[in-house]
Amino acid sequence: DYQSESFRFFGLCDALREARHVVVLTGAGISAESGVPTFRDVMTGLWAKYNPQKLATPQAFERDPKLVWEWYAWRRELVSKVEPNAGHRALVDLAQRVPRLTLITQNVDGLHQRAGSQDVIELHGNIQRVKCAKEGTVIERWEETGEVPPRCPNCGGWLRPDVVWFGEVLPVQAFNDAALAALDSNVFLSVGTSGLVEPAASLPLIAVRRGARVVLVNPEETPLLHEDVDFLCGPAGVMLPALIQ
Ligand code: BJW
Repeated sequence: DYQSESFRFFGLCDALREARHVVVLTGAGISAESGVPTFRDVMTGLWAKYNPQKLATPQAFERDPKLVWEWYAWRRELVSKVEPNAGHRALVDLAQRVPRLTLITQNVDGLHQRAGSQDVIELHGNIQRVKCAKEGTVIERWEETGEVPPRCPNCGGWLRPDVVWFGEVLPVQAFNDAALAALDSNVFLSVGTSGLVEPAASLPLIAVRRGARVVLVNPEETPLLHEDVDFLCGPAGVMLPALIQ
């Protein structure tokens, strides 16, 4: 009922106040209120007939590099036009109120950094960066020769977004830092993620096993929800500001 829910909520406010190390894992849901479609949302408009889970793969890029490049170009453009929201901003404030905060994101949109968060751990790369599909080197500048995708200026291979596709290994340093933070956390917030994609989905479970207070902030239940996890049911842009005030 409402009362016991709010008591748990207040207990959580205390836990945040007393925490030595707060860890936050975010997913596409935190950017939804900025107007960025989530992964498992049904896409509208131009891209409605494509399944994001099929486009975000090395196989899709091998089969149709132009299609995949154009999908990312569309998203890059979309992301550059939107603004961080109250959820992103609440995490900037929270970082100033606790002794230590580690922010881990699965998002490639850079909105946490634009909101003012520092030292963000990006598990799945960043959509604004481009790398050579052949050599893996990050490319800062390339010629627009009209070819789509553009070619690597060093080796002539295709360029691709510097993001992590299904079947690819996460950046090692980023994942190690994230796992160490989860092990060390007293409070762990999982915000706006379906919790379906590994290895990110295991991070809150590492924290549960270490006895941290683990809280799911989401408008709907996800597989993470079990007896040792608290549930703040609602959009991140409402729940996070309420939690830290
Ligand atoms: C709101 C809201 C609001 C709405 N407020 N919330 C173990 C078991 C089984 C499979 C595997 C396994 N280990 C590895 C795998 C394979 C695979 C995997 O996990 N598959 C599963 C799908 C089964 N993992 C990998 O391949 C990973 N690599 C790897 O493990 O390498 C080693 C290895 C290789 C091969 C075999 C075995 C091991 C790589 C995963 C890379 C994921 N990449 C993507 C694309 C990034 C680039 C891009 O953006 O295009 O990352 S996929 C996509 O999913 C993206 C996201 O970061 C990620 C997670 O999605 P997210 O953020 O949770 O979004 P949604 O849309 O799913 O959910 C949104 C949520 O928000 C919902 O719950 C809403 O309710 C909520 N919401 N509005 C708050 N206002």
